[in-house]
Amino acid sequence: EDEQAQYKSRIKQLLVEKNAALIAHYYTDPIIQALAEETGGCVADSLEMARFGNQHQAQTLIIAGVKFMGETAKVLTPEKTVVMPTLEATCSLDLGCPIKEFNEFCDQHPDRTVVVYANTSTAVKARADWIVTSSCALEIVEHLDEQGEKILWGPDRHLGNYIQKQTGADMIMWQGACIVHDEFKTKALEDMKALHPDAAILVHPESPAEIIELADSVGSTSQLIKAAQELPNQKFIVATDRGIFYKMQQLCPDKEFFEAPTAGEGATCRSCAHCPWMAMNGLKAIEEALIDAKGKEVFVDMSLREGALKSTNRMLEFSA
Ligand code: CIZ
Ligand code: SF4
Repeated sequence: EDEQAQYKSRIKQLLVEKNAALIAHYYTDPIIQALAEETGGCVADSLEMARFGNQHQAQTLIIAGVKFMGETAKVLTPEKTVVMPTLEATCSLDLGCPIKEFNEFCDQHPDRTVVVYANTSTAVKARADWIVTSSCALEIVEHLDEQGEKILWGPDRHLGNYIQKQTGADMIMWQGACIVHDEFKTKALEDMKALHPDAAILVHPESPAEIIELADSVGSTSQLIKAAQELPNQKFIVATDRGIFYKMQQLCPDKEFFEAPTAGEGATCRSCAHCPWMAMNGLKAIEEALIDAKGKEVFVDMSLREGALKSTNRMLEFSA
């Protein structure tokens, strides 16, 4: 407790001294999210994080999240110093979509519009025509489908399948998955729902189709937070990273939130409703990054920046 308070006060001072803003994702530790709010930074999904950093006057952005979020910030504002508590924080979707193989896949389908999820490297973004996040993917694919475009989607297959079903668009998919959402289990979720029949089930569409089918509401992190506020239920079973409970509980202090079950009883899961890379963002790492950014600063290949900026800006302008 005491140690935490000391970290917090030192970080607050450093943020002022360095003219830096702390931008945190909904999946980070609640302590980090609270600190971002208290210091005039932001807590958001990846789309809002990108927009916030782009518009903020701070010279340095501290991105508490995973690597692609830092890269997006650098692509949008190369004149700023973009720092992460650790550059080791990556994402299974990014790791599972190497540029060489993705380029080959795209080359095999030159007639298709390439739409990629934000959880990818700058190189993959540079290859894409459009970037989307889960909060705007449905609308963007709908728009492209109306224009008669055929789509090559990557890298999350669950999100891609969900969007394909919703829009009826002609889509082929890269077969990536998020290790956190991929672990939610249908049978265990049904059992939990039987225990709490009045609970609403909230599901992020990176989850498998059988989990999405059980949902009362499907959406991005910011959409699920909204659903928790707007649905009349008092209880919620939530299938996404448990970091989201910070914001849900803050906005709905009288409601009850339960983690959707991951692996069955006695079994082990790799991630258990919490992203191991998001978890790397701690107070100590943030303080160190503010004192000395060496080895923690994000750089992107400037030859890729232009392409990535174009596809990212399309998303920002579409969803403005
Ligand atoms: O699962 C993720 O990494 C999400 C939800 C990212 C985002 O778009 O905020
Ligand atoms: Fe990637 Fe999944 Fe972690 Fe999000 S929760 S950063 S999609 S591994």
